[in-house]
Amino acid sequence: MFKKILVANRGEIAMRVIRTCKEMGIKTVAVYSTADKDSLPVRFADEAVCIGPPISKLSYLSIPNIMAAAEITNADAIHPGYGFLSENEEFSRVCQKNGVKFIGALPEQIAGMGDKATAKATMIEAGVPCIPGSKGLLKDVADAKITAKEIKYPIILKATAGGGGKGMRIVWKEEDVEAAWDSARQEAGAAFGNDGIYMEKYIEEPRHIEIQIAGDQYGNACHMSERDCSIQRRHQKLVEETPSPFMTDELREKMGQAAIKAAKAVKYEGVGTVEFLVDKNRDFYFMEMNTRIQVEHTITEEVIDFDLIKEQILIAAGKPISGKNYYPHMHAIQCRINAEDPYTDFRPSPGKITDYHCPGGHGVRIDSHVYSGYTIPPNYDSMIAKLIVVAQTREEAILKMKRALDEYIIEGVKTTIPFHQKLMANEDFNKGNFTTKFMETFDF
Ligand code: MV4
Repeated sequence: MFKKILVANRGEIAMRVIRTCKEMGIKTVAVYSTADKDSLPVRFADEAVCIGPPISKLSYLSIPNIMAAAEITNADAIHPGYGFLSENEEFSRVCQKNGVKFIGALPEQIAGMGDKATAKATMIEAGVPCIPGSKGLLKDVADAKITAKEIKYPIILKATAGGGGKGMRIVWKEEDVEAAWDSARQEAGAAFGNDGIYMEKYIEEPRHIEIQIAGDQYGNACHMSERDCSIQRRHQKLVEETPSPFMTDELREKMGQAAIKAAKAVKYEGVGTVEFLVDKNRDFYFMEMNTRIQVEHTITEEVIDFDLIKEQILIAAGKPISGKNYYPHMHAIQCRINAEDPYTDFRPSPGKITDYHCPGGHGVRIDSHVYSGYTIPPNYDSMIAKLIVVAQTREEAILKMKRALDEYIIEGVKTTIPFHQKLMANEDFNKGNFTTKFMETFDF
């Protein structure tokens, strides 16, 4: 087992990883930018090393600075959390070359899943259902028009280096292909330095349902059921829950088996997520595979009673998994509490938290790094806490979430709490009647 893990991240996920390491008897190293010198991970880790100024490129994204911190502290593994370097092929390779275990995917897996057209080709080969579309990248606009005629409008152009909606264009008729093609290429080239574009049939009003998977170093893989992440705004998830209110036992079995196929196709080691789009007929299609721990891993932990960070560490240390799948025993919901003003286009609201009281009680969990008097720096993402509830049924979970939101006091900055309160009272949300389009029309 590892003796010392360096946590190459900040905020709530750094706290989350440190907590599990403590429980496992593993020493921890926090790294921090000068903006985070007063943060809780710095206080609670066994050691802390400053790795640079507030700007991420010069601290949390600086591979040389992080490797130097690992060297001087003699860390034998690095946990990258989510975001930052968690899906960086070079970082995974540099760790490997320096004999530090990267608690995440191998460089080849990151590269293979990071290029979306390559990932899709791998999944088609493995027999995982994929959305009809171009065979790999489109050559030119003429190729795009021919392909669109075959698969029929509406179609969607996607950047192969994309994800998160960048370089994505929906096209409803042939006369709009050219402009969409030009702007998608331009946007993708500028954002990723890679302007490769592929095409799919556009699925209208899908649900975003993802399957948690785990694979070990011996080729075993299992699934841990689904999370419904359809409540998103501009590709930022706001609420996640499991089980999905749209799920059936039969669909879970089919999607679970497809996700296991996906994991085995890339000999996946560690915990990961296979994202699917699910249409109104409950047909599902592979969208992307995430080779990191995700923000919403918490709700899966609650319904299968399992520490996924511990599992990541054990798998990285060479422990085999049992191979059995995990099914939800409870219902869990997570609300992302962001320092944003939901009434002003979710504009970030950094600054000092002047008063803080967090909810508690049975079935309530908070993953956070903030405290009364803490100043939220403007340099990083605005999520300041994850409020998670777990109960026997969806109805009880919603009631518990309402109660917990009412107890949550955060003064000094604007937060997404009022948005969540209105969502929990919404009739369609209560009926489980929502798709990825929900936020476009939700008036609160
Ligand atoms: C799609 C789609 C409809 N049809 N692909 C959005 C981000 C990127 N990962 C893929 N995305 C989508 N791909 C086809 N063929 C709709 C979306 C999409 C979406 C997906 C999941 C969650 C929220 C979304 C919001 C808008 C569009």
